[in-house]
Amino acid sequence: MKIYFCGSIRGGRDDVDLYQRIVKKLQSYGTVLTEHVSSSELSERGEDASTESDKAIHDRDVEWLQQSDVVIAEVTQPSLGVGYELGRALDMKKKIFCLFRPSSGRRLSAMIRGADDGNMFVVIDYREDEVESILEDFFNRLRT
Ligand code: 6K6
Repeated sequence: MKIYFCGSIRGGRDDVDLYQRIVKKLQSYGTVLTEHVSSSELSERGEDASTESDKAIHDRDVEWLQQSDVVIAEVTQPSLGVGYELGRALDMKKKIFCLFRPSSGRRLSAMIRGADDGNMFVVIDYREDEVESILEDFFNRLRT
């Protein structure tokens, strides 16, 4: 299974440790195409040692999105890029699972919360300590 993971980069890297936990868990279910999103080497400026242009990043990520079987997004840290990816993924009729932590004190955008249709686009509120079990439930349901 090809899994596309979305998490904030230039939107802010506060949750990078949690992204690492999510990616590690996702790797037990398939290939995570966007493993770099969880890299602690990648700064908020969205740069690492590579010299990729924004266009190359965009085009490659849209291609990976097309190839993916499922899209998992941690949406607590607001990110234009993640919002864009979710809109494109919805259009591509991908199965989408968004994770939001109310304990952050934020309110999730109505354009994400309101996109939940209980089937192809699902948003779940969770606590950090239950992230692995939330993902287990999601993938178990996917198999049935
Ligand atoms: C170079 C090498 C590794 O990373 C880079 C630079 N940046 C990005 N690389 C890959 N994907 C990116 C990069 N910047 C944004 N994205 C995509 O948008 C990711 O798939 C994230 O889910 C999302 C983050 O968007 P912003 O708006 O928070 O940056």
